[in-house]
Amino acid sequence: MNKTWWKESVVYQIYPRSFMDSNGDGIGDLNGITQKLDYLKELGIDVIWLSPVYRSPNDDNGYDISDYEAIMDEFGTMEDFDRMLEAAHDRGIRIVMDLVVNHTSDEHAWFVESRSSRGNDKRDFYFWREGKNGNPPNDWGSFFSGSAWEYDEKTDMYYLHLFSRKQPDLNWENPRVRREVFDMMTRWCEKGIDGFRMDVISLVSKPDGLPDAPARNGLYGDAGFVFNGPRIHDYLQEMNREVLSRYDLLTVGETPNVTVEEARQYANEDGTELNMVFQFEHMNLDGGDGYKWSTRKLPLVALKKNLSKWQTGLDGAAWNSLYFCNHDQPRIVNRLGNPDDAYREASAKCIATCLHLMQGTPYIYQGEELGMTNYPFRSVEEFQDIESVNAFRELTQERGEDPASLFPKIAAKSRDNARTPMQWDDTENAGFSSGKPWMPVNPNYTKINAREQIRRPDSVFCHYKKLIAMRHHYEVIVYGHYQLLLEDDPDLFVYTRDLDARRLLVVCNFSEHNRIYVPDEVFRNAEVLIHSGPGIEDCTPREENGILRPYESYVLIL
Ligand code: ISL
Ligand code: CA
Repeated sequence: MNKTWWKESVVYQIYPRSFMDSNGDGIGDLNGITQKLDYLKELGIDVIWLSPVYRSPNDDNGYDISDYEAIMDEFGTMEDFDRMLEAAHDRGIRIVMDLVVNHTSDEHAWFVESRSSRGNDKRDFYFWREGKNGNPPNDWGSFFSGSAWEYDEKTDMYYLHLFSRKQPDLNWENPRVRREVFDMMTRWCEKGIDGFRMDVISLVSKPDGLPDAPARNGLYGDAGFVFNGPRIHDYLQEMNREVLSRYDLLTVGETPNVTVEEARQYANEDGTELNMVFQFEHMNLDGGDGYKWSTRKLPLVALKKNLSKWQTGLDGAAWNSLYFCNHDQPRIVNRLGNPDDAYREASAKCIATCLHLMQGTPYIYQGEELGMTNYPFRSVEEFQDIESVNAFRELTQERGEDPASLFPKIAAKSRDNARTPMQWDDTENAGFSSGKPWMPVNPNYTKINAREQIRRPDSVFCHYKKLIAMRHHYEVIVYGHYQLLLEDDPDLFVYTRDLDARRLLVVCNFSEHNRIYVPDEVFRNAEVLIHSGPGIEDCTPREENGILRPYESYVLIL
C-alpha cells in the first residue's frame, strides 16, 4: 500500500455558520475561524474541511451556491479567506474546500441564463424536460421531499433538482459544464488550497434517458438508484487528469449509496480518481421503516459487521474515511453512547477510541471532540433545516403520519442537531457570539465547553488530542491490517491491527454494565496506549481479572 500524507492525516470539519462569530451578528464567519486556529493546533489536527463558504442565498446553508468564486457576504471577504488560509498554513494546517457541483443555486448566473429561454446558450447546463400529461417528466422524488422536478412557467418545461427546488442539477453530460467546473477548481488550486470534499459526487452521472425509478418510496420513485450512474468514473478520471493530478491534494468524494466494490474504483490505489470515499452505510443502520427518521439507537452487532466489512474490503485496494459525525448527522453520543451525565464522557471517549484506531482517514466534526450532544427540541417550530421541515410536512400532510409520534423521530435525527453553535466556554451564548446566535445554543454549554475541557486531563478533548498524537506516532494505526474479534458479542467491540511486528488490541465496552474480557496471552506484557472509562484516572486497565466497566475502553500495543 502506498504511504501518503493524506492517509496519515486527521481532518477536522468546520461548519462555518456555527463555529465562531467574530463580529456579533450571530453568524459564524471566516475571521472567527482564523481566531480559533490555535485551538485546532492544540488539538493536533492536520487538515480542515471547510463546509461551503461561497456566495449563496442559503436555502440549504451554503450547499446552494450562486457564485463559486465569491465568499458569502455573512462569512466575510476574499481577503478574509486569504488571511485564514495563510494563517492555517503558517500553523501547518491544510484547508480542503467543499466542492458542490452536482447542482448550483437557482440564483447562479448559469441557471438564470438557462431558464431565460428554450434556446439560451446555457439551456443544456441543466436538465430541462417536457412534462408528461401534465405531470413531471418522471417519478423521481427529491431528497428534500416532493417531486425532483419543478415546473417553470416561463418556458413551459420542468427542471431537475434532486435536492431543493433552489438547487437545480447541473448536466454533466455537457462537456462545457465539465470544462467550467474544472477551470473553477483549477483557479482554487492556484490560490493554494489543499483539496476538495466533493458533495454528492456519486450523483453527477444520471441514468440514460432519465427513466422512472425501479422502486417506489411512497408517492415518488426512489432516487436512490440515481447514484453511481453510467459515466461517473469517466467524469472523475477526466477531472483527475485535468485538475487533481496536477496538484498535491486531499480529495474525498461524498458517496452515499456506494458499495465496497464501487468504492474500490472511486478511491483506487492507482490514484486515477479520488483519494478516498466518504460513505454512509454505517450511518444508515439506525434508520426507520423506509426512511431515516427513527429513535432507534445504532445496533452494535450490525455496526461491527458493517465497519469490519469496509475495513477488510478496502484494505490494500482503496481508502476510506472514518467518521461518526458531520453537519448532516445527529450527535454520535446520542446515537451510540449515552448523553446522561453519568456516561456522557466515558461513552464519547469509547466511541472515539473505537473509530480512531481503525484504518482510514479520521474526520472529527466540530464539537465532537467535546462530546457535544443533540439539541433538546421541544416543538416542530424549532426545526430550521430544510430536510426536517419538509419531511415533517410531507409525512404528516401527505402520508398521514401522526405528528405526535413523528416529532421525536425527527428530533432524534434532524441535521439541526449538528448545527447548534460550537460551545467554547460557559459565558453567554457559549462564547460563540456576542449577538443572538442564528441557531440556539444547546443549554448544556455551561457544563460541556472547550475552555473547561482543554485544561482537564481526563476530558473528551484531551482524549481526542491523545488519539490524534498516537496516529501520528504509530504507523500501525494508519496502515495496519484489521481483524474483528467477538463478532456476535452485543456489548464488546474488540479488534486487532497488525503491521509487520507491531500488533494492536482495541477493546471497547459499549454497554452500561460490567463485562469481563481477558485479552489473549500474547498481549500479557503489552504496553497500554490509551485507556478510559467512568471515573478512570489511572492508566492501567484491570486486565488481570478482565473486568470492563461501562464504556471502558483501552488499546494495547506489542
Ligand atoms: O443528510 C441527508 C439526508 O438524510 C443526506 O441525504 C444528505 O442530503 C446527502 O448525504 C447529501 O449531502 C450533501 O449534499 C446536500 C446537502 O444538503 C448536505 O448538507 C451535503 O452534505 C445537498 O448539497
Ligand atoms: Ca459573523
